[in-house]
Amino acid sequence: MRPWICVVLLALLSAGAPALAADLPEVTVYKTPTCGCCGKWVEHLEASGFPVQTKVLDDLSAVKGRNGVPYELASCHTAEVEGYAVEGHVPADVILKLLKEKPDVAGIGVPGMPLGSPGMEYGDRKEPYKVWSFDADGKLKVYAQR
Ligand SMILES: [Cu+2]
Repeated sequence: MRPWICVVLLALLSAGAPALAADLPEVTVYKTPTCGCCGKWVEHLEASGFPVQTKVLDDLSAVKGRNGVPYELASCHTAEVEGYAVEGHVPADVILKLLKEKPDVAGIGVPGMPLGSPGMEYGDRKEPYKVWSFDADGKLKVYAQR
């Protein structure tokens, strides 16, 4: 390869890579000490370019309460990003959609732990599931479907 080609490639690569990480806001993830799938979801976020801060708590009910997470949406972990709550195994691209669209909601969530959602991979098994949004009054709406 000619040297000038290397220089151009290097410039292209370094222009693209850091911009991605710098653009994404930090996600704070609250999880319990023994939750393995929570850790896998954190890895999924990091692989998607989100900086993540993990906080380990024995009881997440206070975090869920202050974020207004409806009982029906409760899952194994709760996250906060740019003033929104993100409950459960929400795919990173749906979080990107949330940050881009900035809907007037308190947060989004995937109830339970559907097989095949990020962090809940189990071979090829994929359960269809919905990502719900919720507002301060606990009103639910379908925000995305998988
Ligand atoms: Cu889980």
